[in-house]
Formats: sequence, C-alpha cells, structure tokens
Amino acid sequence: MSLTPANRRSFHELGYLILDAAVPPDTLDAVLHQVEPLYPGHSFGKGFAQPTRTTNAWKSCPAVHELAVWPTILDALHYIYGRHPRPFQTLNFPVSTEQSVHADTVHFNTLPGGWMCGVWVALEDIHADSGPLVYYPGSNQLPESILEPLNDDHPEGLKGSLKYHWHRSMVRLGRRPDHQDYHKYEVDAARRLDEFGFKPQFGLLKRGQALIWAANLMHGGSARKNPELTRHSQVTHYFFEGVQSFIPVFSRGKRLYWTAPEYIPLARHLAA
Ligand SMILES: O=C(O)CCC(=O)C(=O)O
Repeated sequence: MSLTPANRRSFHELGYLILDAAVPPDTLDAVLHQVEPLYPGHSFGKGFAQPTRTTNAWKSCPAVHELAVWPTILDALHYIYGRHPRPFQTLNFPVSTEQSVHADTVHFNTLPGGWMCGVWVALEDIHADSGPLVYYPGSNQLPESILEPLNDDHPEGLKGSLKYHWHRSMVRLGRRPDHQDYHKYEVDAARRLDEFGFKPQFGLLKRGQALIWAANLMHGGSARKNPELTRHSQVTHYFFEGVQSFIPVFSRGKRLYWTAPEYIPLARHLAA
C-alpha cells in the first residue's frame, strides 16, 4: 500500500493510521506458533489469561523479529515521520490486556519530543467482543501529561481505593507496582478525554492489518465481553533516528531518566 500526503496529514492530525501491512499468512502463523510457549499456564478460554503479554519475544522468536522490521511498516513510518524508525521493544498479547487508557508519552518519550510511535498488528481478525484496542482520535493533540502535578488533585473519595487500583493496573501492565502515581495519571487521562469530548474508536482490524499510533494518542485494551475469545496481536514500539529517549514515569522534574534502548536489529533474519 502506498501512502499519500493526505494519509500523512491525517496521521498527524488524528494520531493514528490503519495500514494493510501485507504480511503473508505464513509469517503471522509463525508468530503465533513461536510465542505460544512464552505464555506459561495460559487459559485463553477461561476468564483472564495470565500473563496477558510477553515482552521482547523478538529475541527468541525470529517471526516476531521479522514482523517488528517488516518493510511495509518501516517504509510507512519513514514516510509519515520523515526519519528512519528504530524499533526497540516488542509486546505480544494473546488476549486484550484491558489496560487502562494512556498515552505512551508517560512511558517512553524523546528529546526532541514526539519521535516515538507504536504499531499494533492484528494476528487474527479482531472480534468486537474480544476486547479490541480502544483509541481516541485527535487526543494526540492534547498537551502531554506528566505525573508530578497530578499529586492530590483527585477527589477525596478515591483515595482509599487508589493503592488497590494502582496495584492492579500495574500488574496488568506486567510491571511491578512501583510507580506510586500511575493510577492518578489514569484517572486524569479519563477525566481529560471526557472533558474535551473525545470519542472512542475500536480497532476491529483484519488479520495482517496494522494500526500505527502516535506517542501521545490515548489508547488501551477494552474490556473482554466474551472471555472465550482470543485477540492475538503484536505491538512494536519505535523511536526515530537522531533522538534521545527517556522514561517519564521515572523522571523527576527536570531530572530526566535517560535510557539507552536495546534497539532491534533491522536485518530481517536473526542468526540461528
Ligand atoms: O492491546 C492492548 O490490549 C493494549 C495495548 C496497549 O495499550 C499498549 O501496548 O500500549
């Protein structure tokens, strides 16, 4: 699929773009097959599958690596950003994470700003009841959130339950619950979406389609209406050449928490 200037403008305005990534079915099957053993003790058909993700499977699964550096995707990113993309993390999900709505700018950010994106690839046709990706077109234009000013600006009534919610959400994220303010961010994100009247859209993608999201686009995993359904997908996160990266949730004021990501090699096939 060749993109047009209109696609590029639309991406920067709305914060997302759906692309036919033209990945052959054999490659998508190979991803599914190779990540399966990385979900130990899974129970896709019975309630909540744990874990809901495996991180950086590209290191051991050649097909995950191949999808992370798939030429159609890299070319699309180069076209819409005008710089070479540099993949730095893969996530594979067997089901919806039900992860609260957030923008990646609180997890990964760059200097100069805005040079990060995520690409979510459907490994199967996505059913409306499986908990599709949810995203809020245009929310990428909101000012970026930072965690510190959120301290104590939430209603009193929420305080008792904050710790519990924050713990749950961090466990769902596959992280240790050690960012004390994270749930306050989620509460604030939901409040801002509501206040500015952003409407959700759901990623009912066909197998092999990809949704590119801008770093500041609000998105998450919607609720699984039918827990019997799988929702296999792969997300790859990218920075772009020539930028420095940091982790906002670990940064304090002007003291940014710089990172040196382990970039995913662009050569398509890993040595055996
Ligand atoms: O696919 C999902 O369930 C959520 C993915 C997500 O929000 C993310 O990777 O940042």
